[in-house]
Amino acid sequence: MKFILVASILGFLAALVGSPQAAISIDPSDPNILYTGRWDSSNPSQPWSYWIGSSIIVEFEGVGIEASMGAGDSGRPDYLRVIVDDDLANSMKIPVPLTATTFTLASGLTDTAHKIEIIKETDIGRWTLYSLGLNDGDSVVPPSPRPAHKIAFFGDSNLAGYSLESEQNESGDELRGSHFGYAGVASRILDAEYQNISRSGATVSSIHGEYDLVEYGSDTPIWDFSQFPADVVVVNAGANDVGRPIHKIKEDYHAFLDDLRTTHPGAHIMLYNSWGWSYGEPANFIHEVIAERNDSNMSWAVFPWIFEQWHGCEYDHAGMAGILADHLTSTLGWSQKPRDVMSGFGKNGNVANGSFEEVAPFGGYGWRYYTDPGVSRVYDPAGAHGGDFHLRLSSGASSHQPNPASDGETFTLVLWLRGGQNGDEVDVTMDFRDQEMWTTPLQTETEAISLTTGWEQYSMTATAPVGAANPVFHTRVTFTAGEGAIVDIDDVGMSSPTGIPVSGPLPTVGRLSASPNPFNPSINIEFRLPEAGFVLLNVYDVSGRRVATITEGHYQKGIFSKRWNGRNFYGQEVGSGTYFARIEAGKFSETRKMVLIR
Ligand SMILES: [Ca+2]
Repeated sequence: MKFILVASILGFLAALVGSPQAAISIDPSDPNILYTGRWDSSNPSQPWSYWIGSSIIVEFEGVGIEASMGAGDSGRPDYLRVIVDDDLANSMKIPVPLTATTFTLASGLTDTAHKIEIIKETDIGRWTLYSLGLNDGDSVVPPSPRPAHKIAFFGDSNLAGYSLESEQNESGDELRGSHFGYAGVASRILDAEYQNISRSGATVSSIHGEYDLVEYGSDTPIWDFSQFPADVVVVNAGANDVGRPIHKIKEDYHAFLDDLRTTHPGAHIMLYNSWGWSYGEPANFIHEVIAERNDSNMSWAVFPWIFEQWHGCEYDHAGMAGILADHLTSTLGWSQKPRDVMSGFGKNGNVANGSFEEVAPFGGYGWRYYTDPGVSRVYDPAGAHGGDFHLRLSSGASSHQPNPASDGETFTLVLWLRGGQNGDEVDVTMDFRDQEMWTTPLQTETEAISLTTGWEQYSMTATAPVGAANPVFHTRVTFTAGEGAIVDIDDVGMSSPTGIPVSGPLPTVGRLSASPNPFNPSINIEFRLPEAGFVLLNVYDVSGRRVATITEGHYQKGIFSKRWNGRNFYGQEVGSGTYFARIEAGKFSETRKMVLIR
């Protein structure tokens, strides 16, 4: 996979550079070019941008388009992403050399209306646009309306998308990105344009010192906030402050929030931090900072940090984007566009990408580590247990996947396994860990399984400990191939705490029920599945807003029971009133009214 990817990028680049000059040159000041993010246009014919997430969008009638661009004097090439006609999955990331160079961004298109979008992926130097070029007879046309919302992000290396495209925390320039980081993903879900003022190593204080700069390291020019009147401001900084006294970190948050309120008087401002790594994480007390503001247009949210690395890969970012989007939908009523393949890290007890089919467009797979020797995702439509792909581990190699967990919860892992030879062995481990990263698991259970050469289903159940010194924060599933073994793995699912099938005859028709009803404080939701498949069970309020996700994942045929504790996505108790449980499971869907009386 790696070799094919590299070869295709090189082929693309060869086609990009050195193409003939187009006949029509479009000046960057053309009013039909739409600029988003943070730009310096003091010379409108040579606008430049430093911060990531800045982009241009051009719509044109014609068969192709080229651009003259350069990375300026940083000494290293910047990386840009090029998207033609909104085709995200086939977009290309290109390095931009220091001097002005002409790139063919699209060619050989049908002679109709097209759209090109170029996004700055790295914060290495300036991206300067010198000109656009079209073929004779082609023309740029007025742009479509801008997205409905604007979001300004301020953060550190994780938000800057460091090692986004690696599962092993490699932060090479070519592995960074913004558009498939959570700033980009959440903005697309919410129909927003964004700017991403984020930098590696930033603390709350240092990003405060840089938040109004057009270019990192230079006080001139200063950004004019009226050029991007953000509806929402997201601050994701503080991970680099861990270890400092909490009252000092709080002081820094307050100083930053004071200035953000001045520069964004009407915006909803939120702190968004990772809940993990360490007990000194700001996520543990940002709710106190927001409470101290007494500003009804401020909020906070946290996302679980259950991967053991400094930065999230694409799959993790998809999960962070989902939580942020849900928060803004819940807080501001913003609607969401359908989410695509990037559904994020394990949520509600599901094992992200357990069938190994669902691949984020640029290499995030959910399971780590695909790039280790002996670990591969095998494309084999005829041989995979389900779909086109399965995971293969060979002699001693391992892969793992983290998921949220709490004290006393029971998880059942169900998966399909096959050996290269009869008797090949695999160790399947389910462990439970606290919130402190890089520490010994609180509890570890391993089963050694001897395989045959045919696909067979296996299951394993483990219960998280209760009363450990620190509470259980997450669980991790690990597969390790035995010495000399070849192990194929597919269709991995993990039932969340109460998702274990109830005994009894298998149902022949789908059914959803909820009891007791009315309820307080929790309600039992039972669903019967006449066939195996993907299940989505959500709770909505009377205005149709999603309040909580009860479960989301692959289920076998059977009767299942889940409890809703009357809390929303953020663990907050919802008020008395009418709510609806809605299940979608293949052809079966049903809605049940539930009345909460506090
Ligand atoms: Ca599969």
